[in-house]
This record gives sequence, structure tokens and C-alpha cells, in this order.
Amino acid sequence: MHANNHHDVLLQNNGHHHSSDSNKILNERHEKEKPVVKSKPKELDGYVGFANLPNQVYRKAVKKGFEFTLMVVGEAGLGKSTLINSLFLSDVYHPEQHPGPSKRIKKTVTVESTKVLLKENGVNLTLTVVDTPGFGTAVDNSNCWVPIVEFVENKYEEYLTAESRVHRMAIPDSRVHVCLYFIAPSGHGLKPLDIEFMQRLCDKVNIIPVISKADTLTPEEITHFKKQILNEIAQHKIKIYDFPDPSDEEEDAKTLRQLRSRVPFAVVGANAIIEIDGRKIRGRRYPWGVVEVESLDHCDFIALRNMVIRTHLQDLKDVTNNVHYENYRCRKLAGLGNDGKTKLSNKNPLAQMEEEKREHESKMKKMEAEMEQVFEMKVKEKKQKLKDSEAELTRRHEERKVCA
Ligand SMILES: Nc1nc2c(ncn2[C@@H]2O[C@H](COP(=O)(O)OP(=O)(O)OP(=O)(O)O)[C@@H](O)[C@H]2O)c(=O)[nH]1
Ligand SMILES: [Mg+2]
Repeated sequence: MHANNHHDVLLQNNGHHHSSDSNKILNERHEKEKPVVKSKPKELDGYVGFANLPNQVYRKAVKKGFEFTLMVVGEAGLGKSTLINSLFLSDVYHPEQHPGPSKRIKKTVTVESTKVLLKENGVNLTLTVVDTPGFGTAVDNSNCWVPIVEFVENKYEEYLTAESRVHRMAIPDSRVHVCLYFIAPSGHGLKPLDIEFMQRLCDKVNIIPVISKADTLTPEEITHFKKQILNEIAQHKIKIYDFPDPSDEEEDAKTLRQLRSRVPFAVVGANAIIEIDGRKIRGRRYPWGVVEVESLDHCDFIALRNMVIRTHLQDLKDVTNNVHYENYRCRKLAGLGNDGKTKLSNKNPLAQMEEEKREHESKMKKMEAEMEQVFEMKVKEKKQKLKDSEAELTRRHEERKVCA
């Protein structure tokens, strides 16, 4: 059952979605170059064959395979590990041999990376899932984002090192492409810790907020809670990952918009397979009914999985590379690295470099002035010495004259 899901996910990823993504990139480039390319496109007389380019690019990408890393972050006990298992890993219990809660997923205590190789129709996807220990249980929760930020930055550092080598062929990409941020289903908006955490992460990684354990809220409560969360996110200037608005040419633009409007995704996770009406489903059974994880009527799990893996995997990778990694690289190359300075300033890297340059220039000027002063002093000294020795010479000369 679960294997089928993988199949489902990737099958869609394999086909036209990929090519439509590359089309999108081509379109964007084209738009930027518009002022230059103004002449009317020429008609070609014969068949040159570059129409096959997309296929070539596609085949090459397929051969290389895709690498994608997803990370989950959030307070302890919100169901991060459970959701990861529901998403991609087949940690599923049978209805008969249902272990007690203590035997199920334990509290995560270290950052755990799991690699899953998904293969389908000749398409390889190496998916790395990073599970992190929940935070917020310590007495002092300040700085509890440090290990997460460090993890993300270490991956950038690794990539930067590999990129700076002479042989740059096939750099493995283990950068974190998306971070699911878990919000407790409190119904009362974000906690200060959520705000702090997201503020610190959002210029380093693509954040997709999710409301966990959505089975504990009624649909009305969820709608209200979502609005409240989005408001607070905007109010605190947190930049979450912005799903690009689908263009109207895209055949499933309407469905995409509907899925997109579900952000922050309210999800339910389950480690058990239960049977209802002969159907085996992943779900949670309560005395009053069953929550189906993979039903869009019950929660946004499928919307989340489809958008991350099926329709926006490449965009998440592009944004990671072009925005987050590029920011990291600029910070790093400007020599700011990991010292306190970067943490404080949220300026854009170019402005920051400009400022650095100005600082450097004024420093140089000051040094130059100082050098000049020293030089002048030295010249004065030398002049004095010369004068002195001249006087000495004349004196001796006089003496000798007297003697003679
Ligand atoms: N009601 C409900 N309970 C859930 C859901 N997902 C997980 N749980 C339960 O919540 C408890 C904690 O789940 P975990 O997956 O271990 O949570 P976690 O976020 O990984 O916890 P840490 O590793 O300690 O940070 C378990 O008892 C799960 O069965 C959900 O969607 N709804
Ligand atoms: Mg866990």
C-alpha cells in the first residue's frame, strides 16, 4: 500500500511536471532578457534539431537523478517523526499487532538523517529526511535554534567547499531544500518561540509552516487558526516559502491554487494501517470515528506531499540554490562568516559588501595619513641629523684650523 504511494508520487514527478518546470525557468530567463531580444523571431528554413534540447536536458537530469533534503523542526511531541514516517518511510504497524505508545516512535534526541532511494520509471530520487529533536522542553529555551541553524549552514559550507575545488564534477547536494516548521494546534496563534525560530531560519532555508495534529481541531477552528498564523507571520516579517502562483496556461492551475491556499498545511500523521470497509488506510481510529491521513477532506497531508514532492520539488531546489545558498556564499565571501556580525544584520549581502568596502577604504586613508606623518617625521629627523653632523664637521674643521 505504502509502496504504491511512492509510485504515485514519483510517477507524476516524472512526466510533464518536470518539463513544465524547466519551461518556467526558460520563460523567466527570457523575460529578463527582453530588452535585448526585441527583433522578430526568425523562421528557420530547415530542421536544426534544437527542439530536442528539453529532452536532452531532461534525459541528463533523469540520469543524474534528483537529490532532495527535507527537514522537520518544531516543539517536542508535535508528531514530527510520525509525519515523516507517514510521508515517506514505511514504518507502519498492522492493526492486529499494534504496539503500545511507548514502543512506537520514541522521542527524538539527536538530529537523524535518513536516506531513502526512490526509483520509478527509471527516475531516481535520493530523498534525505532530517528529523530533529523537538525543543521547548528545557527550562531555558534561548538559543535552542542554534543546532538547527548550524546544521543548515554546515551543509552550505560543505557544498561551498566542494564547489571551490578544481574538479567540480557532480557535487553531491545535501543542502536542506525545505524545512517543515511544526506549529502546535493550540488555536491561539504562534508562540514567541515559534516566531523567534522562524525569524532566524527564514533567510537560510525554505520554511513551510504546518499545523500538527490537526485532528484535534474542528474545521472552523482550523480555518480561523490558519488566518491567525498567516497574519502573525506577515506581522513579524517572516518570509515563508512562497509557492509560485501557477500561470493560467498550466492545465492544473486551478487545483494548484486550491492546494496552495491550504498553507499553513494542517496535517495528521499516523503509524498505523487500519481497515475500513475493506480499504486499508493510514489513519487514526477514535471512538467517534477514523481520521484518514491521506484524505483531503480530513486534513492537508496530501496537499503538502504533492506540493513538496510532485509539483514544487524543483522550485524548492532552485530557491535554495539561488537565494538561500547565494546569501550564505555572499556572507561567507565578504568574510563575515559565522561571527556575531552576520547574526545581527539582516541587510542584503550586496549592501553589506558595499559598506565593508567603504569601511575598508576609510581605514586605508587613515593608514595612509599616518604613514605620511611618520614619513614626514623621519624626514625631519634625518634633516636634523644632517644639520647636526654638518655643524659637527664645521666645528671640527674650525678646531683643526686653530690647531694648525
Ligand atoms: N492526535 C494526534 N497525535 C499524533 C499525531 N501525530 C503524532 N501523534 C502522537 O504524538 C506523539 C508524539 O509523536 P512524535 O512523532 O514522537 O513527535 P515528535 O515531534 O517527533 O517528538 P520529539 O521527537 O520528542 O520532538 C505520539 O504519541 C504520536 O502518536 C497526529 O497527527 N494527531
Ligand atoms: Mg521525533
